[in-house]
Amino acid sequence: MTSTQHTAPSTTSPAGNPIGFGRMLRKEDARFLRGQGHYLDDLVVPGMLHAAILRSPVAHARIVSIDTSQAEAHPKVRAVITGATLESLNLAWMPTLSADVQAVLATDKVRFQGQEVAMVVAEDKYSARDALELIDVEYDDLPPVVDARKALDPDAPVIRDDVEGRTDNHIFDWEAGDKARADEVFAAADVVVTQEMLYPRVHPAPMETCGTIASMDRVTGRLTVWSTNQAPHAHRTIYALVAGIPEHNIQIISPDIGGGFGNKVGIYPGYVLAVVGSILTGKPVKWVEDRGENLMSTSFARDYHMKGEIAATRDGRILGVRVDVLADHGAFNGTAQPTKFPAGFFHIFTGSYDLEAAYCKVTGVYTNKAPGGVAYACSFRITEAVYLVERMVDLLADELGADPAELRLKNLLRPEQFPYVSKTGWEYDSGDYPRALKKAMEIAGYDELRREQREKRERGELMGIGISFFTEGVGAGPRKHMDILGLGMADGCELRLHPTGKAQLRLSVQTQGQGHETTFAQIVSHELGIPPEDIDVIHGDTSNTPFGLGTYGSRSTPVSGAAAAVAAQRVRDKARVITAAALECSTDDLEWEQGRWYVKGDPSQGKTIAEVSMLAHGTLELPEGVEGHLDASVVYDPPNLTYPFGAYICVVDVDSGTGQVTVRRFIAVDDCGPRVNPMIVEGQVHGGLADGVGMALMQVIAFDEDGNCVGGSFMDYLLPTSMECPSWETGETVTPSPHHPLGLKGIGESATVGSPPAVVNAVIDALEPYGVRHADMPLTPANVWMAMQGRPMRT
Ligand code: MCN
Ligand code: CUN
Repeated sequence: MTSTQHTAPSTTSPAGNPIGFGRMLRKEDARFLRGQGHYLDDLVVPGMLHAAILRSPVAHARIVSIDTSQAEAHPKVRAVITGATLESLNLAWMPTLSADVQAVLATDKVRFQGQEVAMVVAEDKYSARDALELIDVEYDDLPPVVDARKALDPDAPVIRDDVEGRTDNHIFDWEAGDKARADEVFAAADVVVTQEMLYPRVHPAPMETCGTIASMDRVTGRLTVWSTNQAPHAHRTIYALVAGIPEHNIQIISPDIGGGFGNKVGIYPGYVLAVVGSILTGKPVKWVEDRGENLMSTSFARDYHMKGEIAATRDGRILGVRVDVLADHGAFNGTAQPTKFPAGFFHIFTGSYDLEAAYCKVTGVYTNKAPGGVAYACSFRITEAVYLVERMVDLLADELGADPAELRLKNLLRPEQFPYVSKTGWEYDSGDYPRALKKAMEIAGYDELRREQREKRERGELMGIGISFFTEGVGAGPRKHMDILGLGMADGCELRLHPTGKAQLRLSVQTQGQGHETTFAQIVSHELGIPPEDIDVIHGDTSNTPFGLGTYGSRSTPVSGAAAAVAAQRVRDKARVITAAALECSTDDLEWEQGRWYVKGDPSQGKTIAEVSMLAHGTLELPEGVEGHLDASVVYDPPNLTYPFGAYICVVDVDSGTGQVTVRRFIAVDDCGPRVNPMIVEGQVHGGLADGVGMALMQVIAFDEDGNCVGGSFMDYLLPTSMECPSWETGETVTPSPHHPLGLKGIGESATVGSPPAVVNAVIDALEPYGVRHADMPLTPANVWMAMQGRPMRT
C-alpha cells in the first residue's frame, strides 16, 4: 500500500482551528456558552438525599451537649450525624494535607466560627436546612486567639488541646538560606531598609462553591463520589486511607468545575460527611455549601505577617534580603503544599535578583480561624514571597532616591546567569529578565508617565506608578523532592489513536476553567498534526484516567503537558516504524512533516498519521517487536520546576479627598515560554490581574476581637468587577524552558502572584507627597485616607 497523493502540511484544520499551537476558541465553550455544562449541583442521582451542616456560631468554645432529638423527629429527616456518631466509626478526625488532623465534626471543642458541628440528611435540601434549627447545642465559651501575633503569648489559650501534651499554639519553625552569611552581608552593607507588612487573609471565592455527592452501594461496597475537586486521584487515595474502603472500589468524578483557584484542592469535612451519610442511609447524599459557608470555612489564603529587611550598597547594588514570617494557619494546619515545604515555596523570596545572601525564618501558629492556607492562585506561597521582595525593592529605591525601574534593571539576573541557583537553593531554568522589564516600560511609555506624574504633583494631584518583577517556580515535582501525603508529584497520561486517526487523551489533571480540553488537544495536535477538534481530552474520572496529582501550582502544562507531548512523540516514533514497514523502506529514509512521515527525496511516498493508525489496527504485518494499535502511555516526572516570569507596571490615580484608588492602566509582560493558545494565556493573565486588583484594593477575610468572621458574604468580601479594572495591556517575551519537551512554562497563577505588589507600589508612589512609606492591603479608600493622615489603618 502506498500513498500516491501528497498533501502539503496544512496549518489550519477543516474546522478552521490551528494545527498545533495558536489562537482558537475553547472546545469547552460549545457547552458552557449554551448553559449545557454539568456542574456538581446540576447532577441528580436517583434516590439522592440532601445534606446540610450545622456550624459553630462562635470561634472557641467547649461543647457541653448536643441534643438532636427534635431534628431526628422531623418527618423528612433520614439521619443526623454528630461527632459522637463519627467517633463510633473512627471518623471524627481526618488527616490534613499538612500531616495535621482536622475535626470532621467537633467532638470536644469548636475552634473557629463556622466549624462543622453536625450534619442533617433529609429528603430535600430545604428540610435539611430547617432541621438544623432543631438541633440544640450548648456551648461553654472560651477566649479565642484571633491575632496571630498573640498566639504564642504564654497566657494564650491552647487551641489544639486535642493533642496530648500540647501546651502552646506553635505549629512549626522553618528556615532557608544561610543566616550567618546573610548577617555578614547586612553588617557590611551601606544601607539597610526594614519594613513590617501583612499579606492579609483572602479567599479564592470561586463562582461555584464546593460540594459533593457520595453514593455507597451497600451490595457491591463500591463508593462513587462526584465532587468539585482539582485532584481526583489524590482524593481517591485519601478516601481509601481515611475510610478504609479498598481503593479499587472507589471512583471519584469531577464534573465541570466553576472555578477552583486552589479552593478545591483539599478534602473538606462536608465531603467525608456525605460519604458517612450515604453509608448510614444506603442512599446517595448530596451536600453543596452556600456562599457564606464557602467564605467562612473553606481554605483561605495568605495571612502572612512578614518583617523584611533589604541590604544594599549606596550606589544601589542589592546585597541581601532577610525575612521573618509569622504564618497564621488557623485552627487546623490544612495548608496544601509539598510535604517537605511547610512554608510552601516562600523561600523563593530572593525574587528575580542576583543577591549575595538571603535568609528567612517562618513560624506557623494556630489561631481560632478557618483552616487551610496557600490557596488562591498562589504557586505555593510565591505570592507572598513576590509581594515581600517587590515591596522591599521599592522601599530601597525610596531610601536611595533611585528610580524603581532603574534599580530593578541594575539588579535583575542577567540572561547569561541561567540556569541560576538562588541563595535559597532554587535552580531557575531560563530567563531574560531585563528584556521583559524594558518591554513593559516601552509599552507603558515609562519616561512619559514619570513626566506626567511630576506635572500632576505640582498641581497637587496624586498619580502613582508601580512596578513589580516576579519569578515563579511552577510544575511540581520532581517526585523525589515533592509529594502530597507521600504521593510523589508525577503525572500519567495516555494517548490512544482510533483506527480512523481520531484520538483520545486521558489526563490526571483537572481543568476548572483553564481550558485543558482545548490546550491539551493542541499539544497533541502540535506533535502529530491531528486537528485539535479530532482529539478528545478526558479527565476528571479516576476510573477512566491514569493516576496523577492533579491541577494546582500551575502544574498542568509543565507536568501533564510534558506527559502529553512525550506520549504524542512516542506515537509518532511508532508511526515511523509502521510507515517504514508499509513502504518497505528504512526508518532512516523517512522524514516528518506536519502529520505525516514521507520518504526523503520523494515526498509523494508517505503516510499520514491517520493512515498509519488504520494500518496499525489492520492486517499489515508489523515488524518484529512492534505491537498493533497506535497508543502510548507515559508517567512524567519533571526534572525541575519551570520558572515563568514577568514585568508588570500599574498606573493609579488617588483621590486626595476620599482616598479612592483608580487603576488607570496596567501593563503586563509575561514569559511562560511558547504559548500553546495565546488567547487562553491572555485570559489567564486577565483573570489573575483582576485578582490582584481585588486583593490589593478591596479584599480581606477579617475577624472581630471575638473571632467572628466579618468577611463571610460578598457584601463584605468584595470581588473586582470590570468597573474597577482597566483595559489590560499585555505583552510577551518567549524564553523556553530547557527541560520541558516543548519549552512550556506554567502561566495559571503568574498574574495573581505578580500584580498585587505592582498595585500597592503604585498607590504608595502616589502617596509620596504625604510621606507614606508603606500601607497594608487592602488599600480601601478608608485605609488610604488614614495612611494619608498618618493614622493607623483599620484591619
Ligand atoms: N497554557 C498555554 N501555554 C503555556 C502555558 C499554559 O497555552 N505556555 C495554557 C494551559 O494549557 C492551560 C492554561 O494556559 O490551558 C493554564 O495552564 P497552567 O499554567 O499549566 O495552569 P493549570 O492548567 O495547572 O491551572 C492551574 C492554575 C491555578 S494553580 C489556579 S489557582 C488557577 C489558574 O490556573 N485557577 C483557575 N487559572 C484559573 N483559571 C480559571 N478559569 N479558573 C480557575 O479556577
Ligand atoms: Cu495555590 S491555588 Mo492553585 O495552586 O490551585
